[in-house]
Order: sequence, then structure tokens, then C-alpha cells
Amino acid sequence: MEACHRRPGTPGVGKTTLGKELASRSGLKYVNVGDLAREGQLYDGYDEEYDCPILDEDRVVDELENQMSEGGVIVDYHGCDFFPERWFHIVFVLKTDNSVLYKRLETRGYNEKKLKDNIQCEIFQILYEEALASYKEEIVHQLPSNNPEDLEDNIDQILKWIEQWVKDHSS
Ligand code: DAT
Repeated sequence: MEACHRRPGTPGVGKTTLGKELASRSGLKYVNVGDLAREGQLYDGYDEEYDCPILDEDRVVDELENQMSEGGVIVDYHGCDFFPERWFHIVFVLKTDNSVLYKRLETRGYNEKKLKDNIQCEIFQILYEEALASYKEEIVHQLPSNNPEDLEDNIDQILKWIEQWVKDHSS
């Protein structure tokens, strides 16, 4: 299970889809940490078992610091325990039913081992617990992400939250 934390693979719950759509509708910036790491080669070694590079978390944080201090950024990643707590006003963890998730990952060409590990990761809700352990409970929200209706609902809800946040913080 430990590898779930370290592996920079994406579990396919819809983070990128939601993040990009939100950014386009809200005008906020969107950062995909996986892409950022790939572009800057922000890696620290290679995980042979999972056949993927290991994220250099410190360098990722350094790379994002200026942008995050300015604010207005949607950060897309499957883990969150290495980001400074002060960076985030709200944290969303997407949840997809296992049967739906399995089909999505199969479509991506994941092999049997990768499929099993990702599904296990989902079952144990590791990432949700990680979020709860890393941020104040009241800012961590779990959202369903099974179908296009869920996506629309999530976008609507989050846009409302952003609008309210801006109102509350403009004086
Ligand atoms: P992630 O960034 O978490 O890896 P993604 O945004 O790339 O996930 O989405 C994985 C696939 O699932 C992609 O083909 C789009 C699809 N998808 C995302 N959200 C969905 C939703 N709410 N309903 C149906 N399909 C969805």
C-alpha cells in the first residue's frame, strides 16, 4: 500500500477532467503536478517494482511555491501530504466505484498488477485518509465521480464555493 503514496501514476477518478473544466469556467489557474514533474524531471530515483519514476516532493514544492503564494490555483495530484498546509483553502478527494474505475483503467491499458494496486488503493480510501491527516477535517471533501452527472454536480458545487469564498474575502 505504501507504493500508492509514492507512485506518480493517476488512478483515473477524474481529477484532470474536473480540474481543467473548473479552471476554464472559474478563471483559476490549473496545475497538474504529474505533468510538472515530467517537464522539469523532478524525480528522485526510479521505482523498479512499479516501473515508474519517484517524485522528488521537495523540488515540486519549491517549483510551485511562488505560484501558490499568489493564490488562485487548482492543484491536481493523487496525493497531498507533502504540500504545505497553508497552500490550500479546500481539498477534494474524488471517489469512483470500483467497477467503474476498473473499466476506466483497463481502457488506459494498465496491466493486471497496476490495475489491482490502484483498485486496492481506492478500496482502502488511502488518499482520503491522507487528506484528512494532512488538512483540517472541515476543508476536506469527498466527491462522487462515477458519471457525467457527478462531474456536472461537482463543478456546480465547487464554482458556488469559489464564488462565496471570493465574496467573503473581498473587502
Ligand atoms: P485522473 O486525472 O484522476 O487520472 P481523468 O480526468 O484523466 O482522471 O479521467 C479518467 C477517464 O475517466 C477519462 O477518460 C475521463 C473519464 N472521466 C472522468 N470523470 C468522469 C466522470 N465523472 N464520468 C465519466 N467519465 C469520467
